[in-house]
Amino acid sequence: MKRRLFVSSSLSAIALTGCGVGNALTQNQTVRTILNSAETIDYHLIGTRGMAKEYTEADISPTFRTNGFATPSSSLYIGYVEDGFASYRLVVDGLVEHKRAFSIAQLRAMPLVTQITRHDCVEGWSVIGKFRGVRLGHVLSIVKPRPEARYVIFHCMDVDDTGTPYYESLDLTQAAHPQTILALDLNDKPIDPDHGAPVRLKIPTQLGYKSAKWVNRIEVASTFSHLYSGKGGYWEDNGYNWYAGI
Ligand SMILES: Nc1nc2c(c(=O)[nH]1)N[C@H]1C(S)=C(S)[C@@H](COP(=O)(O)O)O[C@H]1N2
Ligand SMILES: [Mo]
Repeated sequence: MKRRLFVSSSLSAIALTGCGVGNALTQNQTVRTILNSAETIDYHLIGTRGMAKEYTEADISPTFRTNGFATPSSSLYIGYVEDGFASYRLVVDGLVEHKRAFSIAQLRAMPLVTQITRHDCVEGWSVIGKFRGVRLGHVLSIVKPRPEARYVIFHCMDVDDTGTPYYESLDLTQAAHPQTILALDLNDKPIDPDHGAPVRLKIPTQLGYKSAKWVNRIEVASTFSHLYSGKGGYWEDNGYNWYAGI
């Protein structure tokens, strides 16, 4: 908690566009220093093993703000929206015993859990929403990570203004946390395109940039150094910490 408040209050004094498109925040040396110093605080407490607070229906924010890159406009994604995500598949592959490609119907037939939790953006704002979905740990138990697996990498369908895709990663402990879910519903409705339809990660124990939207592939791997700039996530490649526990 200390760490989150420290990060968000320090950052918001400088700029409010931390996770937005085309910002200069991560070029800023002061911001890099703050982010790096924050990394040592409260490491591996709630973010890895503790439970994020769960709220009641009365606490749900009237509107769930959207943030980040624009909703994907690729023909692939438009096609999914047009067919109501009938042709969408969530590929789970990499270092697993059983590679799979799950339809939304298959995901919805799995045991679903509900959480009313707070989403904390590093920019310094929070919203409370009700998420329903399948535990990532359940999906992993189906595909069975191999012994050398250490990370779960989320590949997303959106890109920044240079065409670089958004991606994120968790270690297997964070992935198996009971509140780490592949969310299908937000506030009792299928997640809308702007909030990451049809599948987004929701990990309330970590800062908002970890909760990847528009996920269509989950890669199980022993490392993430082979991807993009090698830091384990889009914002990590731009100076944010890989560990984003609250
Ligand atoms: N694919 C993708 N996921 C993303 C982002 C993004 O730009 N692309 N932005 C992240 C950030 S910084 C935040 S705060 C949340 C915003 O989620 P929301 O739009 O549902 O509020 O999504 C996170 N997941
Ligand atoms: Mo964010």
